[in-house]
Amino acid sequence: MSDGYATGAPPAPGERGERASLVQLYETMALIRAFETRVAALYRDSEIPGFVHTSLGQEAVAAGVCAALTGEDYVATTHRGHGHVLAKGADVDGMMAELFAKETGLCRGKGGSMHVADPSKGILGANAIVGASIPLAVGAGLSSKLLSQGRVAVAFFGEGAVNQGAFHEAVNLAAIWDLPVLFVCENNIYAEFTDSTTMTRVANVAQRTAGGYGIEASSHDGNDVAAVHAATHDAAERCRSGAGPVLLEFATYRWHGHYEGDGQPYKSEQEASEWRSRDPLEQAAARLLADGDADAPHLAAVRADAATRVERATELARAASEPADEEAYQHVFGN
Ligand SMILES: Cc1ncc(C[n+]2csc(CCOP(=O)(O)OP(=O)(O)O)c2C)c(N)n1
Ligand SMILES: [Mg+2]
Repeated sequence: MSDGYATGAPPAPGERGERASLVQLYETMALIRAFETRVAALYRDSEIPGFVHTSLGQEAVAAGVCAALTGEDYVATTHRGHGHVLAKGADVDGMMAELFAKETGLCRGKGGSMHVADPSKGILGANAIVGASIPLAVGAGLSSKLLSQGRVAVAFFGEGAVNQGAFHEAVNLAAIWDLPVLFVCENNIYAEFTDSTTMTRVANVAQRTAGGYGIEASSHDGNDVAAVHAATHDAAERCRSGAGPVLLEFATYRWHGHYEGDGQPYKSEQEASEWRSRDPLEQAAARLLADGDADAPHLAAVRADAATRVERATELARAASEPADEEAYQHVFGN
């Protein structure tokens, strides 16, 4: 077997040039799957306040992209960002406590699912404003370039965000200034309850961006974690070499509704079941077994370990205190 990490531990963001093994990528996907499956149930049971958007079914993008980044690289994400944040190395206990709005949360309970951040890991934050991750990452990329830091800034966003003005302004600036920014579009076909192909004449995001802004852009299978990782690895190297930004479009599918509780009447059963049969974890497992790089008990242990970690995080979050009232005025407006 070729796994270099302890079972269930998320792969630490790799050193430059180093590729993660498929077992490592599987471990990260298993952690995200376990975390969000638990979160969906906790939200249904009213244990988690606010709104929750899961990325179940899209785990390969988070795992494959973040494993190609260093600990110092930046990521800015969306309302559907749990997977990206976990894959970039956020503490699972702190993440769960944040969703519970407890004082032990990564942002002391002030951020929640849609505003969780951890600057110490390069996680600039989730974001409830569609498209807002994009100029944030471009700003981070500009700082990296001006300070000659060699850090890459990743903007995660959905295909719906490509119709926002912010996308076009930010991509154009990154292009003319050759910024080290990786634009990662998770094309899961839907923006809220609407088929995104009805919102544009050019549904292929890579084609639209390459033609419109003259940057390197390509489309890939977003449910194939090895393909996601390889494409991101090459793109990150290109960014670091000073050749300018790259856009990667990953075709994928969200299994659950836009938010937890959305019954998805706008999707056909056939479409949903076709995509379910392309489960990114099962596909990776099949390849690992076929290549002899892992056996079934090992993969079962990876999934069990992820579930145990998430269960522990849940118990800790339940037991943690609510933030004190005075906390509302701390760590905001510069104080
Ligand atoms: C500026 C802005 N407009 C509208 C919304 C409401 N809204 C939240 S998510 C969403 C759709 C996003 O679709 P996409 O970018 O494809 O991401 P996905 O939910 O598919 O991951 C919309 C319209 C918002 N949060 N912000
Ligand atoms: Mg979408």
